[in-house]
Amino acid sequence: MGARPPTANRLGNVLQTVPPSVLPQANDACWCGSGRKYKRCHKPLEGRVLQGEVSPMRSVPDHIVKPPYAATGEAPRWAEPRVKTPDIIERMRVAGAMAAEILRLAGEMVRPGITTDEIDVFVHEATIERGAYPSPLNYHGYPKSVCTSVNEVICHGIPDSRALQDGDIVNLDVTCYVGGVHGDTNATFFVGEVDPVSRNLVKVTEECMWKGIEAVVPGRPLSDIGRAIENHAKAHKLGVVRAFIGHGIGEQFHTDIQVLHYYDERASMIMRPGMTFTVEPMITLGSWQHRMVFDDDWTAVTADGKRTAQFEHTLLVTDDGVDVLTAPGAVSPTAPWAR
Ligand code: EYL
Ligand code: CO
Ligand code: CO
Repeated sequence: MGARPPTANRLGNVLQTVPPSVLPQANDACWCGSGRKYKRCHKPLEGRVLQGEVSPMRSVPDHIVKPPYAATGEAPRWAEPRVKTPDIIERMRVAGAMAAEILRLAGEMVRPGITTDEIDVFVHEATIERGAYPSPLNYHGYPKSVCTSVNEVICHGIPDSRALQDGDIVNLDVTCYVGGVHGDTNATFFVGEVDPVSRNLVKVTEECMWKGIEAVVPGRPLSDIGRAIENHAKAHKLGVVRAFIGHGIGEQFHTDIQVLHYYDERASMIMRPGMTFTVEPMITLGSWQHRMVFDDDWTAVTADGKRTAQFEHTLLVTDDGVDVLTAPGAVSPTAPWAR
């Protein structure tokens, strides 16, 4: 990674993005220009995933139908019916199957030496080839077409020039907008040979997602999902990230339905046939606390630097259970029907 010019963050501070070769003492000002003490700023990141350079935003051809935020970076929110029409559901199946296919193909590219930017180029082109818009692109200003979250990065990692290294774990989060609706799915992949503790983290995280999905039952409260996930994580002495949650999805990337991945009695909304939302637990080897210390204002990392994994599907509540709209071709070795 070469030296880069300083960039401005959302608060307008000028920030240095590359650490100097001689680091400050704990109580000295951080090298990054944030004005904070080093120990309260970048010191906790010593030995962690370093960010590379982010390439310019890619364009999407005129013939692709774009969501409202594509031009502005601002997502207007409107009251979208929670129970979807059969027509919307059919379109969400198409978007979901497409996202699942692209996620599987992107996962097949994961190997030591490939950069997350190369994965982004693939996802961007594959999405457009299929006549869809890559939903993350410019959503609240997000600069890329896929999220690539490595090791202790919880979610929303931005693809950049960093090459994946043997032993890393990487989550790829793919969302397609096509037919006026979104399909959202993610999975965590191994880069080369991964240590047994990380492998177990990834396995249990996928199990947590399926426990959550199996708790999707019409007439039951959404809190059943979080309870199932938290119980399974706790049984394996793993943490559940609280800061990021599953969400309603449809014509908007995010609607008002909130899907907690831990138990909270206030999650009392009753699941009804026709509702669509994601289940996307983030599970950690240590603390569930998160922090946003990278200067990009996007990337969430674990507070203690320990690794974290995630899996996600877009779901439909049916008359007697659940349909996984992102299942066809999905990466799901521990799915109930595959056991
Ligand atoms: C964009 C917006 C902060 C995504 C998801 C991309 C990232 C950080 C603000 C949720 C929320 C993907 O795929 C998602 N959930 O599964 N924001 C998202 N962004 C972004
Ligand atoms: Co996602
Ligand atoms: Co999502």
